Amino acid sequence: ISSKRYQLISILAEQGDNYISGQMLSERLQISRTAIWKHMNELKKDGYQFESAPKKGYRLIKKPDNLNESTIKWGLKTNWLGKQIEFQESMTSTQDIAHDLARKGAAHGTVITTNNQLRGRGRMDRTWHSDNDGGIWMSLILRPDIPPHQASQITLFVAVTLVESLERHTGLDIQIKWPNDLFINGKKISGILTEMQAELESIQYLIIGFGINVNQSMEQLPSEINKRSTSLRMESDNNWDKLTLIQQLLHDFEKAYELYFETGFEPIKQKWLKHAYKLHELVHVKTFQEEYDAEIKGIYDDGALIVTKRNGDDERIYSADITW
Ligand code: BT5
Repeated sequence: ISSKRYQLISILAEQGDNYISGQMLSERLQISRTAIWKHMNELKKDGYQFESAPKKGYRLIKKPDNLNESTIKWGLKTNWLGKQIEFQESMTSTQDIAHDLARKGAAHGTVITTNNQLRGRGRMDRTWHSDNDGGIWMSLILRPDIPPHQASQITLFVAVTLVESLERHTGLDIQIKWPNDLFINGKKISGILTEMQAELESIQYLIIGFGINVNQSMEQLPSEINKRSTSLRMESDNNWDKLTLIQQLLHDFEKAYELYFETGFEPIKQKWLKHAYKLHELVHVKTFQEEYDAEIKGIYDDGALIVTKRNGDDERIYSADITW
């Protein structure tokens, strides 16, 4: 979408119910009135509706509620996150597209999203079921100036940020299961996948992927997972507007990201512990090397999970599956 078309939507949006004249639009956008009229026709195809009145000009009376680049940008209150948006109705995996764009130099804050993924993936090449438009499937390209070992803090940061944003806007109670799952009432609602391209000392880019089940019914989740997973709709009996949720998430994410770089990890850690699922409870830990039962004690500054084993020893875990 051309930046003029995006500016046109923003200007009309700013006016609210007021009309703005074609002359004024043409001055502000530095394009002819014919060009404006052409942009409006294109926008109508996207579902925008305009009203025009003689001598008064134009006003916007309806924005589409379907997802696409312009509907996400319209009304998005961020400074850098989502200035570039890659949207397609369907993608293999937003992670793959994000890696591709990042390699080609895509800016910090680029957002990749789709209505359904054909090959959505979790950690270690596990399948992430997302071949339906009931969820939010999104990847963010970030270029933080941090050493690679700090990246695991970012996964925890993302979990905390998603929880707080979703709780604020849906009123639901959400827990975090280390390292990257969000749970409601004991069922998985969201998963986060952090991938990075790094040298020894510095990160070239991070790709933060997350999937959130939003409007799926129980039947729309595959039978292998539907006893262990849920959606915002199933937990709230409400059909959620994905577009609004995405805009709120991006806004909250940008704010939280800036705060993290100002205040460091400690506040994130406290918030993480507040939402930690099964904190101080006995769980089963399965790492590459071994399996044992242990109690969840907390997290360490480098993102590790701290558990207390039966013999009283504390262990730091960097990669494992936790079950119970
Ligand atoms: C995750 O992996 O939970 C990270 C998922 C990240 C998905 C996003 S969507 C946008 C971006 N593009 C991608 O291709 N991926 C990211 P993990 O912890 O490995 O959990 C995977 C497991 O979660 C699977 O083995 C299933 O048991 C379960 N699962 C799969 N799909 C699910 C769904 N829609 N809802 C709940 N659980 C699901």
